[in-house]
Amino acid sequence: MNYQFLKIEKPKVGLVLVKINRPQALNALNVDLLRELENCISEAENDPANRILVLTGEGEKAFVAGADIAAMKEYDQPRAEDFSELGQSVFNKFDQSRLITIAAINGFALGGGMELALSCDLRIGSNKAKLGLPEVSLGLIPGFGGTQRLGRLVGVGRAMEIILSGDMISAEEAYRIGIINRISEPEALMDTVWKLTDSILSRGPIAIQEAKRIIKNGIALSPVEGFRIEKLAFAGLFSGKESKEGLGAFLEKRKPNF
Ligand code: CO8
Repeated sequence: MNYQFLKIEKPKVGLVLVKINRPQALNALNVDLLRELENCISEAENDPANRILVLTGEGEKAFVAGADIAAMKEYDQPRAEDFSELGQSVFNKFDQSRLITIAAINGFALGGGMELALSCDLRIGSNKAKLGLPEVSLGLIPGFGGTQRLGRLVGVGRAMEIILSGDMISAEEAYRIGIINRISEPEALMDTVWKLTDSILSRGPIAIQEAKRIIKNGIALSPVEGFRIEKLAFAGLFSGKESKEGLGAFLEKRKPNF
C-alpha cells in the first residue's frame, strides 16, 4: 500500500520503523491516518521475518499531538463513537500484535498520541518530550484507551492525576513513574531504541512472542488463571527446537543460534 501519512523503513532484518508523517499538524491523528496505521501493522505482521515494529513521529517537535481537533470539532455523537471505536481497535492491534511494538517518543505525545504510545509494549523517550492526556481541557475524556491503559501501567492514583489535571508531564517525570522505559538525549533517541531492539532480536523469537502473549493475556485473568497459562506456555516451549538450542548453547558456553 502507498501511504500518505506514514513513512516505512526496514533498518535491519526483523525490524520495521514507522514514522508518522503529518508534521504540519504535529502528526495529529485523523481517520485516514488511523486506517493507515491499521494497515501497516497488518502488513508488518504478514511478513514472518518481522519481529519488532518501532513507531515514531516525523519532525523535531511531535510524536503525535493527539487526535485531530479540527476534525473532531465537526463530530456529533455517532461520529464520535465511530472515531473512538476505530482508534481503540487500531491501538488494540498494537497492543495484541505478535510483533513487539515500541514507541520512540521524540516530542509531544498528547491525548491520542499518548494513548498510542500506551498501546505499545515499550516506550523510549527523548528527554525533551512532553506527555499528557489534556482531553478534559477540551471538554472531553481520553477515548482511545487511555482511561483503561494508564491506570494499569502506573496505578489508578497517578492516572487520575494525569487525566483529571490535564497537565503535561516531562519525559523525566514519565520515566520516574514508569510510563517511559528508557530515556535519552534527543539526538541519541534512535540509538537507545536500537540498543533495546538488538537485545530483543538476539533472544529466542518464540520465547519473546510467548512472553508478550502471556503478560498481555494475564492482565485480564485472576492470578490463579494467570499462573495456569504461564505454566502451559512455559512447558509448550520445551516441545520446540528453540529451547533446546538456548539451553544447549548455555551449557556448551557458546552463543545460541536461534
Ligand atoms: N489536532 C489538529 N491540529 C493540531 C493538533 C491536534 N491535536 N495539535 C497541533 N495541531 C496543529 C496546530 O493547530 C497548528 O496548526 P497551524 O499551524 O495550521 O495553526 C500546528 O499543529 C502547530 O501547532 P501549534 O502552533 O499549536 O504549536 P505550539 O508549539 O504552539 O504548541 C502544542 C504545541 C502544545 C502541542 C499545541 O499544538 C497543542 O496543545 N496541541 C493540542 C494538544 C491536544 O489537546 N491534544 C489532545 C487532542 S484530543 C485527543 O487526542 C482525544 C483522543 C481520543 C479521541 C476520541 C474521540 C471520540
